[in-house]
Amino acid sequence: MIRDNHQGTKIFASREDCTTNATPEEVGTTDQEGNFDVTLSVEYHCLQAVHAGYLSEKQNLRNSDELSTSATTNELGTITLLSGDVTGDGQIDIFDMAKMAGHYGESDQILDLNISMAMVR
Ligand SMILES: [Ca+2]
Repeated sequence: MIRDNHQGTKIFASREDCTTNATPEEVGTTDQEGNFDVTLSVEYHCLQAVHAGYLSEKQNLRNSDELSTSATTNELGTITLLSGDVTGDGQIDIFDMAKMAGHYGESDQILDLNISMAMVR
């Protein structure tokens, strides 16, 4: 089953390039289709998408010269978050599998990666 509700992914922005460990500011949340709108000044250089149970992703904003300064909207493209990081340590490994196996048959929202809320028995 493929996840079809993309609501609730938090969007963070930082003034530093994505290669740095700058502390980002939360600037928005995705809607059911995964879309979001934020208003940022040209000082911001990096967007990060974060959702519990998924690997977060960062995307550098294009050079401000490439973004339209006259338009009110700029399309940033699509970011796909990989599911499976249920421990929240930034990687998917045996520890995530062990945690999911330990909760097999339960209805934990973070461990139910496809949001089916189906009870597996
Ligand atoms: Ca993990």
